Amino acid sequence: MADYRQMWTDLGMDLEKHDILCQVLPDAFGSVYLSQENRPEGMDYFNFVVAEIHGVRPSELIAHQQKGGKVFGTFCVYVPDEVIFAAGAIATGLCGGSQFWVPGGEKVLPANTCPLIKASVGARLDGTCPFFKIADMYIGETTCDGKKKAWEILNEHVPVHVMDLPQMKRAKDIKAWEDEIKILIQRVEEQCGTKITAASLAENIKLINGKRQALARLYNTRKNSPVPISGKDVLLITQIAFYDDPARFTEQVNALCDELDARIAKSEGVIPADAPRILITGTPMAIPNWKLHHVLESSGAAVVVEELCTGTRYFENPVDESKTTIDEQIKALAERYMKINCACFTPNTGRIDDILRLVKEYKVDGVVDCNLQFCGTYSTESYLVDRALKEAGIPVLHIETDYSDQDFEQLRTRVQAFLEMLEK
Ligand code: BJ8
Repeated sequence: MADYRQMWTDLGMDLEKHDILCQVLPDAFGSVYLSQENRPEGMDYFNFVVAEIHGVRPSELIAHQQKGGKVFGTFCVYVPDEVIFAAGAIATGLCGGSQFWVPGGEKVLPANTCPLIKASVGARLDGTCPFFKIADMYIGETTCDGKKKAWEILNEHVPVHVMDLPQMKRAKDIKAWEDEIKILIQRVEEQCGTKITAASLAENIKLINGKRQALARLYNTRKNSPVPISGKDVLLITQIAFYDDPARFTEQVNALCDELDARIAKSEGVIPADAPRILITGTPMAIPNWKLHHVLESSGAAVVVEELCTGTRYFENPVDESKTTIDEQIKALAERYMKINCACFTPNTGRIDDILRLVKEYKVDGVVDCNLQFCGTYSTESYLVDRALKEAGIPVLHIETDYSDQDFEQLRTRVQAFLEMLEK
């Protein structure tokens, strides 16, 4: 990585602690990613983005702030990025995916809190992530209890605007989300000193839809056998989608897809065509959480699709672009975002329907339902996921894990036994 020490010092980061992270990340990335054979050339861009993760994009965000722009940090796929970009600001995903940040979170949170929340709070309190330091405001949401309480702690360090997400999907709930988007617009406008217009919102609905389309195109390539790209690589790209510049990201994903189309035409793949095809469902995998994909693919499986927030939940369903007034656009945004199926909703049958649909579309042999420890909603929903898959005759493996590597070998043993069963 180039030298960004002055920038990190100016941000008030803990450089000594941060150096430890900078030392371990390249090794982890090298062993999980760079060891793969026959990776598409289009991955070079994404490798670069990860190699410079705490440098290149943070310096772009700072340059934006120096020109008077604002940066908003987000933690959930229900937060409409379109609104933030329409105000001339930048949205960047902040969810922490590394064990490195967990002890920092445990200083203020109960140990039996989900690692995603502990890592996110720890990254801010320890001062070891530039993105957390740069953001002028965080946008939280009321999805789960742990997050709700974490906002109160984080709000002591940086302003947090919390969106009240309804947890049912009746017409009045969709209307309530529309109202929450209106409140977000006001708050973002105040913070930025700009006005969101129908024209700026239309432009940014297109921008984010473009990103969604590119990701949908990428995921579609994985319906082929052999798969032209590994699941690991697609996971990485999806994780990068949360913080990269949207226009540049879209261009890079489309360029990669051109290369993958050429591979498909030649029946060229990265994983043998007879490898078991796996769908992963469950809680999100924030960067740099690559554990499960690594265990699966280094054990001979092909991860072909993720029903995750770092997966199909992030990009399916574009926002209707035909609306011309702000009110109509907000309604279209609310309708699109309320189609996401998070386990914090009751009922959440749409998620089961999605899993069963994706199993067919991607010709899946087995499902791995993987949840982060202490996530009550997803682990409870596992019962319904399991029943639906069994009724459909699809083998399923349930995993509960955290960000540490302690269970790596145990996971490998369970995954290998599952894959052997699929091969029979
Ligand atoms: S839409 S999954 S990104 S809330 S933080 S719920 S893992 S205990 S992240 Fe999420 Fe939005 Fe839903 Fe997706 Fe569980 Fe942890 Fe809570 Fe979590």
